[in-house]
Amino acid sequence: MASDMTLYWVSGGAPCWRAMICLEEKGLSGYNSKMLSLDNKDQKSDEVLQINPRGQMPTFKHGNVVANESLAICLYLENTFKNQGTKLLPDDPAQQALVLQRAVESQNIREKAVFGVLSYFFGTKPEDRTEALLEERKKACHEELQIWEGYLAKFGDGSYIAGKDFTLADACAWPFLGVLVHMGFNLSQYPHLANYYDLVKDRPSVQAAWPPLWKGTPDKDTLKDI
Ligand SMILES: N[C@@H](CCC(=O)N[C@@H](CS)C(=O)NCC(=O)O)C(=O)O
Repeated sequence: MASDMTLYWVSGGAPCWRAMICLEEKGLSGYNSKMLSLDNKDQKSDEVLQINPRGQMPTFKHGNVVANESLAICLYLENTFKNQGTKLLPDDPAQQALVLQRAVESQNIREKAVFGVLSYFFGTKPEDRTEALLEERKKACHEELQIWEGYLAKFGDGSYIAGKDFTLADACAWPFLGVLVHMGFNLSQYPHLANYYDLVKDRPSVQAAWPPLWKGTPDKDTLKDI
């Protein structure tokens, strides 16, 4: 079943990690895995552009079905393999609404916490890298993480992002925390998020999809003072 699936992905890309976690959770680990290199601009190859004109990872194909965009891939897998593996979307409407909301809003973690601060260090000209700009980015990052700290506090430790079960919301949100920690962000500033990070980190699906280029290398320290 998984043998007619192909995922194009890059190591360390949180959107790719999302899709890979869902493939694992759905028991589809036998998919064709094509790890590409952004440094070599593999994502802009004809092979990829034919199925994803944006030339972005993850790019996914199941038989003749193309599903790009990480969230769309995760939802496609859950809908197509509803009765297989982990149930990623609860049936209860209120629960489902919460899971979908958290999955979609986790994009804010990427924009405000991950990209916001990383682009200060890697995407800004040295002359534009002012203290005021860093403070602005730090503020946006912390305001965002505080929201998620509040969500987790409501459920209590040991719970996932939308309640007692692992769901699509975790597959979508957690990889951004994985990137933050890898880049040296000190998550212990947020005790609930730190507990949540540990809870999900050792999940078999997360470990199976752990970015291979990170293995055996120490975490970075770029975000240690954020
Ligand atoms: N909205 C997309 C974002 C995908 C994305 O930004 N992918 C990155 C890798 S993590 C990429 O392909 N970057 C290279 C490029 O845009 O050329 C999704 O969630 O799938």
